Amino acid sequence: MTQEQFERTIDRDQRVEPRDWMPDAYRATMIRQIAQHAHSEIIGMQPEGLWITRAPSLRRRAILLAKVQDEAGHGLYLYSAAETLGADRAELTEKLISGRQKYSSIFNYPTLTFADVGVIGWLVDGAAICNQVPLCRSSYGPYARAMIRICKEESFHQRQGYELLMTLMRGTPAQREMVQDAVNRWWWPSLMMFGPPDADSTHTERSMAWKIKRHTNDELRQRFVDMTVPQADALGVTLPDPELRWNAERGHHDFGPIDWSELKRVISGDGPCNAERVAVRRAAHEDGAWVREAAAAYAAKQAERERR
Ligand code: FAQ
Repeated sequence: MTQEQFERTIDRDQRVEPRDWMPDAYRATMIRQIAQHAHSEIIGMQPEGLWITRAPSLRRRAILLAKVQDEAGHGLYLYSAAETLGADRAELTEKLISGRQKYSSIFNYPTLTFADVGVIGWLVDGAAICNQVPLCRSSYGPYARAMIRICKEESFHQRQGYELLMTLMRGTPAQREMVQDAVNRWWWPSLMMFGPPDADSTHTERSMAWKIKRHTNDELRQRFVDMTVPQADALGVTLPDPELRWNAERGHHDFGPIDWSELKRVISGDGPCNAERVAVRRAAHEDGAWVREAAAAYAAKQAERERR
């Protein structure tokens, strides 16, 4: 395959596959996005994982355990997709724990009450779905295919979060207040998940031209707001934005200004939980060294047996 064939593949909306020729910058962009996405899934296990032992019932504990386990699975598919581009998984992990590669800003906020588990399912998984459904049509085959299964599971996660919140909203005034407080804390960070505004987004233009991204950050953010407002009404919570209102002329909701300095601060490592999240990941990696060594020794032994 040549440059010309690559361009034809993109123009015809076909998929680029691992053995195909691709520009170095396309490969680098795909590795960057897939690795950041994989790291987000793995670091994203922590905020909710902290509630597994404190879930209020056996049912809620089993659900949460399954959800957090799903996120681990998503991370693993995504690391495998990055490997098809020639990336080395151990190196990617090294880059994450040394702060050289990013993960989503959203996982640097604390989970203060069990309502946060519901709000993460509703808003964070909701935003993730909104961003990821179009990625099922992303131009890189292994990434687009991984996204199909991931989106199915994320939809399930979103519904479990919403169901948890509906249950709390039918509860006591204190439980309803707990939900509102969680919504107040997670709303703006959820909008920031979609990335900087289009005017400040370094990669959007190129990634759109290569059909890696199908919509801009602002388009998806708007779609998420429009999708979420009726859900908030049905739930009986108030989204913490006095400027949020339907604009009939645009056919969309207008919303207030986002504090982009907060996103920059959190991305650059200075969010409420960045140090803790990376420290936990680093400790898990170091504590797991013996497992990797044992698995490698076993695989070598098996290979040796097969050779004989
Ligand atoms: N946080 O030029 P752009 C989940 C970085 S969902 C941190 O706009 P791009 C599921 C960006 O990387 C969360 N960094 O970049 C779950 C770039 O940095 P670089 C993960 C951010 O790539 C739910 C720079 O700013 N989802 O895990 C953020 O075109 C519940 C300039 O930005 C994905 O990763 C941010 N919010 O667009 C798990 C989806 N925003 O590399 C557990 C796939 C931007 O130049 C529990 N990724 N940056 O140093 C994407 O769609 C895109 O990469 C965007 C950013 C939209 C995130």
